[in-house]
Amino acid sequence: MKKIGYILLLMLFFSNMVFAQKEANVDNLPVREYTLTLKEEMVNKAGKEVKGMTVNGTIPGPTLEFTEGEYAVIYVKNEMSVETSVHWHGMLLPNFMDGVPYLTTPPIQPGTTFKYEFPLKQSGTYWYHSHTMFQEQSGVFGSLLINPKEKTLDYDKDLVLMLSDWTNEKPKNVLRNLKRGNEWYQMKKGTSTPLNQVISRGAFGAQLDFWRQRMDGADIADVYYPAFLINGEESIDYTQFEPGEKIRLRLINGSASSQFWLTFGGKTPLLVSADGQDVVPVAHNKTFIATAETYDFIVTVPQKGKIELRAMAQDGSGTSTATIGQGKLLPAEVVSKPDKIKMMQQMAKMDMKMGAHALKFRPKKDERYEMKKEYGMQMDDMEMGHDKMNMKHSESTSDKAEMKHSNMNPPVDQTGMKKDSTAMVGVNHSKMETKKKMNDGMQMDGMDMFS
Ligand SMILES: [Cu+2]
Repeated sequence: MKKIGYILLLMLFFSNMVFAQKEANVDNLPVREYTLTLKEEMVNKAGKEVKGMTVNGTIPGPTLEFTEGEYAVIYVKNEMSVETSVHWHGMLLPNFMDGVPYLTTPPIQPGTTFKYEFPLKQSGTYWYHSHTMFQEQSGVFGSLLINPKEKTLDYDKDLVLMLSDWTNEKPKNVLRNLKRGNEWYQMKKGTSTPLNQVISRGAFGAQLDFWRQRMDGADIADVYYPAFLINGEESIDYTQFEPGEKIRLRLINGSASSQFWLTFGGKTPLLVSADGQDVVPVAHNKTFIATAETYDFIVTVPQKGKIELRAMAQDGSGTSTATIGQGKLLPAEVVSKPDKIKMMQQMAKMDMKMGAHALKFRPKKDERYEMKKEYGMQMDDMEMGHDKMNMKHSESTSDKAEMKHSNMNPPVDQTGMKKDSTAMVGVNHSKMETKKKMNDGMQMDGMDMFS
C-alpha cells in the first residue's frame, strides 16, 4: 500500500512538471499575440521629470484586448536594468503563468524576454501589473479587456479608464518615510489634524485616547501624491464619441495605495459589472472603488453636453477628471472631504483598545483570547449572528456589486481597527444588515460606504 502511495506521489510530481508548468495551446484555440516592452524612462506626470517605468513607451501600458476562447501569447521584453514580472490580475490561468516572481514564475532578468501564454476562460475588465518591488507605482501596469464570446450587453463602444496615483519620489523612499511613522505626508497634503484644532473642537480626549494606543490620529490614506491620474492624465477629454452612443466605461483602480470616490455628471450611469463579473444592471452614481477593483458602467453620450467623471482620492487630497462627449460640461457631484477630527471622536466613542497586543512582549498562547475579550473593540451595536450573515452571503452571491467586501473594508482598514475581533467578522461579510447598524452605531463622515 505504501508503495502505491509513493508511486502516486511521484506521478503527481511529474504531472505537475509536465502539464501544470507549461500548458501549451493543446486545444488549438485561435492565438492572439502581444508584446510588452518595459523600459526605464524619464516621465513628467506631476510637474517634474522623474524616472518612471513605461510599458511600450507609456504609463499606463496599452490595453490588451482579447475575446473569450482565444489563446493569449504575451511576450514581456525587459529592457530595464532590474528584473521584473507581470501578474495578470483576476485572470484564471495555469499557476506557472501567474507572474508572481519566485513563487509561481521565474523573474524576468534584464535583457531577456518571457513568453506568457494561457487560454482565455473568462470575459470582462481586468488588468496587469508588475509584481516586483515598487514597479507598479513606477508605471508598470495596464488593462486587459476580454470580450465575451457572445455579446449580452447593449452598448456601442468601449472606453477603458485606468485610475492611478503618482509620486515624484522614489517609491522605495515613500515606504522608508512611512516606516518612520511621522505625519510628514499628512502635513504635506494638508490632511493632518493640528493639535490646536483638535483642542478647539473638544476632541483632545479622543486624541489622548489615540496616543495611548500608539495611534497618531484618525487617518484615511498614508501617502502624499502630487497627482491622481486617469489614463495617465490629471484631466482628460474624450470628444470622439457621438451623441446617443452608448459607451461602456471600464474603470480600473490601478493605483498603488489610493482608493477613490467616483461620481458621474449627466444621467445616472448603469453599473453592469464588478471585477470582471457581470452583475444585474443597476442605475448607480456615487461609487467607491478600492485598489485593484474594476467597475463597468454604461453611459449614453448626451445630445447636448459632455459627461464629467470625477475620481476623488478617499482622503480628499486630490481628484482626477475625465469628460465624455462635447459641449457644455455636465458636472459630477463633488464629494465632500472627510472630517478627520470628527472621525477620531467617533472612533474614540467606540471604546476600542488598540495596541494592547503589541504592548505585551510575547503573550502566551491562551492570553491572546483573553486579551481580545478585554481589549477588543466593544461595539455591541455591531455584534450579530454569523448564521444570519452566512445566509445572506449565499443568497446574494449573484449580486456582486452589493456584496463587495471592499465596500465594508475601508472603514475597517483605514481606521486601523483590528479586523480579527470577533465582532467585526460578521461585519466584513455583510452589507445590508450592517448598513443600518453602522449608520446608527459608528457613523463617520466621508467614510459612509453606502451612500
Ligand atoms: Cu494584482
